[in-house]
Amino acid sequence: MRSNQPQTIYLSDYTVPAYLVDHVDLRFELFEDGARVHSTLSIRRNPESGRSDAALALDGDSLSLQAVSLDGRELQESEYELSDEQLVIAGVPDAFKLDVVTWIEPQNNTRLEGLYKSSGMFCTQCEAEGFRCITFFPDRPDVMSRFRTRIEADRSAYPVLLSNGNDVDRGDLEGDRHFVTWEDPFPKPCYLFALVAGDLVEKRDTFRTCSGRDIDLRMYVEPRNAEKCEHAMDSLKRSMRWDEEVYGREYDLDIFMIVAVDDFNMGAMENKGLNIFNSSCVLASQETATDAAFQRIEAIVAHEYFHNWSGNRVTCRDWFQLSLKEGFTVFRDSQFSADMGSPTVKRIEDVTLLRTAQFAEDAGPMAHPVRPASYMEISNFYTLTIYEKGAEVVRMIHNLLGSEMFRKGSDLYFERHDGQAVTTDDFVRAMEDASGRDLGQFRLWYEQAGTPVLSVSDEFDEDAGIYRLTIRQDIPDTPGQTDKKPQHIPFALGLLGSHGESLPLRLAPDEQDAPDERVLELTDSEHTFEFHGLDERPVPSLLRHFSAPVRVQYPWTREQLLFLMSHDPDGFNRWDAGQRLTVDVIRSLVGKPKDTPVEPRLVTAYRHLISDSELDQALVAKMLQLPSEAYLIELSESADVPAIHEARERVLKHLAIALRDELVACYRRNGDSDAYEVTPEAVARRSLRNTALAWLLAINDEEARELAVRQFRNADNMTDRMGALRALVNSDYEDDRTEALETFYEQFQDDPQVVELWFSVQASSDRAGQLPHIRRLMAHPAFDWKNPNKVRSVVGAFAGQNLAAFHHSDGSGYEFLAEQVCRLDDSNPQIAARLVTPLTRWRKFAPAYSASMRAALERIRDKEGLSRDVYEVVHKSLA
Ligand code: 0A1
Ligand code: ZN
Repeated sequence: MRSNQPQTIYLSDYTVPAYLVDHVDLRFELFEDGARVHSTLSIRRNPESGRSDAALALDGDSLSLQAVSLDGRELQESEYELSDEQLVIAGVPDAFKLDVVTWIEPQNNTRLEGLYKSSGMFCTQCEAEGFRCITFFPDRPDVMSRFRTRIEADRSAYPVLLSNGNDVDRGDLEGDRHFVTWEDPFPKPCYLFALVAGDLVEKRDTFRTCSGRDIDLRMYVEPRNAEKCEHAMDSLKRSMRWDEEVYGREYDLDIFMIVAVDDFNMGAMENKGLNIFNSSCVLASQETATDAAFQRIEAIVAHEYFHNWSGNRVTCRDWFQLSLKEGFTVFRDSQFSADMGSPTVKRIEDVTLLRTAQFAEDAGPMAHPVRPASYMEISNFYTLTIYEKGAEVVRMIHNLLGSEMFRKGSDLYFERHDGQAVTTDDFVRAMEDASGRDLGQFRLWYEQAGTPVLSVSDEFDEDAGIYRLTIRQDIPDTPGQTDKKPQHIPFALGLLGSHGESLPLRLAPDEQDAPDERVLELTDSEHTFEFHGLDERPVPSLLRHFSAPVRVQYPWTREQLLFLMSHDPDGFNRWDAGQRLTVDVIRSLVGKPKDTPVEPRLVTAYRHLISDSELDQALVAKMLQLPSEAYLIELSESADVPAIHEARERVLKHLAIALRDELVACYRRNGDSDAYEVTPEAVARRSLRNTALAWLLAINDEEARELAVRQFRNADNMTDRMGALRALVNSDYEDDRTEALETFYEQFQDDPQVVELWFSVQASSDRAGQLPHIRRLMAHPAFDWKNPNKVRSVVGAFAGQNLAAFHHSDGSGYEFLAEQVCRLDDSNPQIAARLVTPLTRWRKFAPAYSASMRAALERIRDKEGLSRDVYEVVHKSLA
């Protein structure tokens, strides 16, 4: 905690480390009132540093230093300098051993960085800068060391003692204590260090690698979760196989471990050989986890596993390069999920997140490039831009090079940089060298923030049979960046004839065998493309598969959108046309009198979707999800949230009334299947029936009420139970809602993950989740300030998903959020800083709202002793 202004760190100030640590020997003595950490570092001067007189500076945070010795000689206090952040020793030899003993208090660590306790077990989180909360160390990713770790603890309370690598020794100690020693043969940065000690059950499996090695797979969970491991274990094996087949990457250690912990700031962490997961991102059973959770778990298990190569074997030189590992790994996990399920649905989900949340980030005060140039607190840079936009940038390279060249590039990258800490530029260079393509201009995607806007116009020259498409790109200003250069943008498109047929895209009059889809490469601020040999004006299908993370502006008519919705051969664009049409209809009703008619063709289009069982049902299930309020806000200049909410509700109710019978039929048609499976077909069926239920309950349909109550009682899986509960919670049937919520809680109160669902279904509901009720939820015995999942499921869900209630015109939602941020800032600054996000968007809202949002930010700014995390977000938002 600091009251003075935090420092800004610049990429341009990067210098290589003055000292390297080849070996780290750790001994942890774990007790109930704290932990003693003995560390022996084999240090040598870095020959590349050129600073032969540099003092040794080790990072440390909240540590109590007990002793320090150099080559066996204990140093006196006068021989080193100790500050809140560093231990500095001047005049050290070229190579030496440093022994340091620190005392820490994991049981009081509420920040959940470094070593802390969660549900009675010890665990660690060292990325990005948590290792310095354990012992003094050059806590930067370009210092890579071999670790040996001995853990000592009470045998009965902590029978399981884990760290990275292989267990090489174990034994008994006095006083019913025991120890286990772990050795990790791979040099790694300290952010990948992990330790776990607890009373955990072990689930085992094996995986035979492509070269025939048997890997011991182990999951460690609390005994009550023993039956919730199967899905993660299966996902792990699928990921291991996939990475061999698609990227040629084999696992390298003999053991791979996964541990589930309840208190965790993020989703999971890729520590070498010992991945630690937030329980909600790894534990699942049919009775307790929704389809969305099953899919999320598969994706996160894969993500963490894939990091073993993209992140661990080849790591980041500095934290500005974070997207080197995160963008690439998100791209890899999204390819994996596409291969495991429906590629179109996966693309729709990724793009929905990107367009709703990343575009908003890129247009807000925290906008930053995929490779940022500066930061105050690195924890604030685990963002949608680094992860999701970073993945889109890698996807564009994949699209520009094609799968084969991309694979050659990734092979070269892993081979060239194995065991190194490198930069995004090294990644791009490997892609260039392998493919022979020049990605010079493409690199701007890493350097320039902001979402490019493509303005598309067209004309048809009937006499010549030429269709001309003009595309202009503009990249908006972002904090600290103006006058941006045009970027290299792959733009996939097709043209459709009036019967929905794909037309050949002839770029020259005499072109033979022209393809019906092309990827145009935009490099200038404006291009005009001519397509020849056309008999009639085509309908353009633009930016197919969302081939670049850009906004496309084109004056679509509703006619064209309806046409694309039913004819575009690109499933993604078919969905996108439906979204654009629905957005257009909703926006045309915002602030209009209640009797303004709703576009009748929308009803026809949705009737077709609901009734035609020949269509791809997974795609239909997605097409029936109306654009979210968050997306509608993102598209607005000066959002009036209650008006947007009302317009969206009007359209939903209008559709539900008009299509009532079709919805009931859809519900019945997609009734229970025999056994619960998480296949795209089965997920689509459940999604369709739950959407039908939600729409029908929105119009207080009596029959649907009965269906919902029955489904709620009889469901054999959480997706259906939750679908019914959500529909009831969002209905006007107050008694049913109350009863269902009570029954649900009684049944699942002992399961934290389900209780989190129970909190969030209420907190995100505009009916149930009004502010007084939110406060009641926070007073509920199951709510826990120290548990980030609980905070997210109540406070986060209210401010992030219950937008009509959060943006109440009296400003009470904003004041409430400011109060919670201030409260959390002392105990968990990372989570506090993330919670601020909805307020940072204040410029997006109509003046009455934005003024009180600003006032709430000012209230946070004025809090005494604000953390660096919250300071950075609040100050940048107010600037
Ligand atoms: N590297 C992890 C995410 C992660 C990042 C930071 C953390 O603490 C500040 C924890 C986890 C991943 O990408 O999965
Ligand atoms: Zn990651």
